[in-house]
Amino acid sequence: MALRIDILTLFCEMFDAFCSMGIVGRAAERGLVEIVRTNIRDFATDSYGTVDDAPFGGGVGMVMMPQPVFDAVEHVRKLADPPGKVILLSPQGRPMDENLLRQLAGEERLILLTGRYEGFDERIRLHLADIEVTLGDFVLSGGEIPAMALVDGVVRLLPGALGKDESVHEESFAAGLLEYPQYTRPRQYRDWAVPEVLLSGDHKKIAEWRAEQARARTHKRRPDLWDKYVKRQEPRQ
Ligand code: 9D3
Repeated sequence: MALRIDILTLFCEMFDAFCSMGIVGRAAERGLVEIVRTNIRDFATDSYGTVDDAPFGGGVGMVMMPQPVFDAVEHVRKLADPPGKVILLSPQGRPMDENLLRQLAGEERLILLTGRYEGFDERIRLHLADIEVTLGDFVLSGGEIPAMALVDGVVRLLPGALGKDESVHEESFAAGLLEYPQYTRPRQYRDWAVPEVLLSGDHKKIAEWRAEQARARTHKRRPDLWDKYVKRQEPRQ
């Protein structure tokens, strides 16, 4: 059974190329995933298509109203069977990581809710969202790009989504380390030569060099990842 992903958004068109191209597009063609977009504005009840309003208590900006959002979710839930978890993309969410993506890739259905304006009415968060997810601590204009990032990361994990060559590469990151340095032709470009070991043909030495490079790079650039990696290794010794 294909994973069904409903995307509720004010900007369906932003997802056009994303849904039809690359690994996500191919997975959809192969029937591994079905991505259905729904415009929240279709659930506005006035002739202007209003989906936002000023915040009670005052303050800048506008807030996404509960009614169009609840109605949109209830509408898509009638279209297909498992109700699916509602994932709210918001700066207040839990940071997206590979663990979360793995968990979501195991679901039968996901409903992604993306917003514009200053945020969602709190009742959406309290009574509609099952999980709240952020892409990280930086300000974007809306949840559409984070939703694409989530879908992309989840679809890659679906069995059959990646070709053989693509999936081999996943394993090193899954181990919790950054990538080792990679080189292609030519052996010499301007002043810069490819490290000798990679030309040696000694596969054992090459594997050791790559593993050491990956560890050193992770230690230096991402002490947070390095700590997790070390803690994961220790219990196994
Ligand atoms: C006034 C304070 N801002 C919160 C930090 C308001 C605000 C900024 C950006 C409210 C909404 C947005 C729109 N961003 C998202 O919807 C969003 C987001 C992001 O901005 N960064 C990282 N991940 C995400 S997921 C959704």
